[in-house]
Amino acid sequence: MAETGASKVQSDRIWLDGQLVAFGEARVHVLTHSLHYGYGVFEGMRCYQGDDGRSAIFRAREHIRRLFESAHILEIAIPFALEEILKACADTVRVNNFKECYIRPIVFLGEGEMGVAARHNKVRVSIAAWPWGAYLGEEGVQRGVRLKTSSFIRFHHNSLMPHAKATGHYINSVLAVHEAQRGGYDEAMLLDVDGFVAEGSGENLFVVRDGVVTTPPSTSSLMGITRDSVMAILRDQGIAVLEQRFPRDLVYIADEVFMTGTAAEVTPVREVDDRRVGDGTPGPVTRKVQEVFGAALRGREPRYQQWLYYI
Ligand code: PPE
Repeated sequence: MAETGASKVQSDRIWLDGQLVAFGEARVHVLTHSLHYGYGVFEGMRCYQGDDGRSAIFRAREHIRRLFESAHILEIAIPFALEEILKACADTVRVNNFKECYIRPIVFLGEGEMGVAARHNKVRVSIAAWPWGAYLGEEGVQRGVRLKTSSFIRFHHNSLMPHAKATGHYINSVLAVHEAQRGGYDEAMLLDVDGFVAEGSGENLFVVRDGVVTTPPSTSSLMGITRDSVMAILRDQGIAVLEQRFPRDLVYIADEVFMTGTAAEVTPVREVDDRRVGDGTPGPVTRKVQEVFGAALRGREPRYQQWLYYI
């Protein structure tokens, strides 16, 4: 049984450098440059089956656009066009016969030269897909999770770059989530270098107070695509959303707190640093967002139909 936030991975085939290969054949050399230096970029998407039986990748185009932007930030040239990668994601889902799954494209430098400065290694691309259930547990989605402020600070935007979803960035997340889970919590809440709330190890964070929703700006957190979807849903519901910095104690006195991410979807938070949030159960705004988001990704909301990339 995998830990909360982890998933056992199995599928039939994986897309690697332009071809669909058998799961066991999707191997890399131990001298893969990115394995040593964490220099790669990746994405995480989910594919859902709608009520009409058709499967669609949620906001695939935005995710693949971010993959190319992440690569641009790191100066990695992806040897495929955006449309080719999009199609490859759909092919990977289809060939594995998944109706619903998580999809993980990754771009990395292969073997050849070693050393931090190496830059002539082949740029490789892989796309894998596998079924992934509730990221922070089914109970977490229903009842809410427990967060702990991390002793690890979210990296400064001039050390690493938060708008890039880069593999090496995740050492920061791994350290934080391990610490939180070892302490008996579900997830970490990381603060930025100035001590303001940034995000979770793999999720953006929202607080609701007196009917206004606030989320940290994307200066020290990933510009989440679920975050963007949720902000659109809230505004369409007539609920004000602010992108503004706030300290940890605002989270303590919030009426509601929730986290968003592709893997985590919309997960309520019921406790932060051992303090109960609101009455300790998911509040009305969180419930509403979960409901509309859930309907949108299954094609039940005509106004969000453009978010679906049918495979
Ligand atoms: N912040 C971080 C640090 C992050 O990793 C994610 C996604 C988000 C925010 C939300 O972004 P978005 O998915 O675009 O809404 N985390 C991915 C990886 C999780 C993992 O454990 O692997 C994800 O949810 O796919």
